[in-house]
Amino acid sequence: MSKRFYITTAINYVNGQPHLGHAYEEIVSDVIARARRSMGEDVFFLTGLDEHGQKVQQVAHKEGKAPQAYCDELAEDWKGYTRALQLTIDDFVRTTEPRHKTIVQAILQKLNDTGHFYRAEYRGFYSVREETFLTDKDRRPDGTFDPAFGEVVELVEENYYFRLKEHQPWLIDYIEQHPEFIHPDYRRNEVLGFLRNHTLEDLCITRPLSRLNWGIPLPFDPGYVTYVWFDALVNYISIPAAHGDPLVCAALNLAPSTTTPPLELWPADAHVIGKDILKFHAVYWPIMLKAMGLPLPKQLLVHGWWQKNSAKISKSTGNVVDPLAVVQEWGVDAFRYYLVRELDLGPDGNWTDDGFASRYQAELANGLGNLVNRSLSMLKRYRNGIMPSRHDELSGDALKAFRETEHHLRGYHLKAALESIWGLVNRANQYVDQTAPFKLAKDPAQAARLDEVLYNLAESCRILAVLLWPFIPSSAEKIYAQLGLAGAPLNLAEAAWGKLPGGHAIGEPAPLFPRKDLPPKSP
Ligand code: ME8
Repeated sequence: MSKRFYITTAINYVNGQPHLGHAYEEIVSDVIARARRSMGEDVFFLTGLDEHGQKVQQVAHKEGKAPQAYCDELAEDWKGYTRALQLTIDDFVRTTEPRHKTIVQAILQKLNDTGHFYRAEYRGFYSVREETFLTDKDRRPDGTFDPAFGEVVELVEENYYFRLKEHQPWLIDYIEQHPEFIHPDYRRNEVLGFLRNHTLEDLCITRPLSRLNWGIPLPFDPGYVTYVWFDALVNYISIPAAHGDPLVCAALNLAPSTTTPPLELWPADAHVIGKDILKFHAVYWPIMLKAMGLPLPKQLLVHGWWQKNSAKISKSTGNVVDPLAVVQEWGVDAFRYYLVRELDLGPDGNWTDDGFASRYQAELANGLGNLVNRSLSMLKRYRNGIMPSRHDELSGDALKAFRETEHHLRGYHLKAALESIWGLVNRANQYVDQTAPFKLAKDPAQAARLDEVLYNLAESCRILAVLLWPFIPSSAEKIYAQLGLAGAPLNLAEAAWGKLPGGHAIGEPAPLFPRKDLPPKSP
């Protein structure tokens, strides 16, 4: 048994349908998972749903459904969406599953037994309508609370708290000594700035049943359920526990599974998350793990937020991008390509329909699609689809693209990897224009030169399929099939030059990205 490369996404609140932000995070994670597999690693890719808590309970009630029935219905949609985006997930967690709940309870019990929690009274202002405590930040300049909060009462409530203060010094040291822990750098600096300038408040980890009942009951006090973040973060180890992960099982005194061979997953290699939930992952989660006696995840990959037309994505204003609608209209690969090519892991992004359509047209239809289609069509027309013997004119360009792509994939620079790959797409398209095989074909004296050009083009297409597979798997597989190659381009090492032998018969060329009429430009 050897440790797998273990990658996770945030688990999504099941209070609506998936949106662009969710799709981006899932696709980025899938590209990384596929890339690692193509580099020969065993990978475990986990995503899923965060089903407890007030937000979900409220939406369910609004729809007149019991929370579990509501979650069960939506979970089917979300699973369908992982298939539509062609995510190569290895498991799908739902926090209402018994395999998750028992682990949350085991952790609560362990941390309570070892003195990490205490019970205390909290006195504060409470919005009855919003079902939430208010802080001074919620006050208006004149000191009153916004009428949107409805009736505000002073409430005294007993809860359980997790002692955090004692953890602050080691956490600061850890983040300072492990610069790779939070990527990109500026997100690490944000966390360090926060930790150096604030004293951590102890974390309230319960809600009384009288206020919220849609949660995991506290094993040592039936009057409470767990705070939703304490429940949600645990998914990253409850699923390893369900697969018999030895580190997690030992830390929680769980009997190893006897039914299936255990998987070695923890510590996670990458938690992919959005910038809004960084504090939960960079502060609370490491402290929870330390208290449990488990090592920290190796890296948090923190992405920015998408807007549409420079405004917040919001269902209520109708400013949304429906991932499934885009996939239906343009194909899943066009959607995957655009998101990763447009936005690096870190900064915020802006979706525009025009921007999407013009990348599709320029880079996919006229760039990659045109290259593959004309290269293979000419090979079919001029040489009956039979590869001429090897020639190495573009081998240097291909090797450069291969090396750069591998380097960028290892460093999670996915946008840069696509730029390197397009270096080869553009070079090969330019090569067609410079060598003009359609002219060579008219001159029998140029037959040997035409052979050379056709070999270089077809071999470049093969290498592109290998490099592109993590990003746009269906198209990469189509290129392979059109080249008459069996299977899928799953192995990055296959991007070495010269693997298509002379005499090989290719398949049938067909357009990869049909050209579309561009929508009228927005004013
Ligand atoms: O936060 N652009 O769930 P969630 C980019 N359940 N990313 C976005 C985004 C946008 N406009 N909107 C949301 C939760 N996201 C918790 C997580 S993990 C133990 C619990 C990202 O459904 C967001 O940053 O609100 C987060 O990483 C993910 O989508 C799920 O958000």
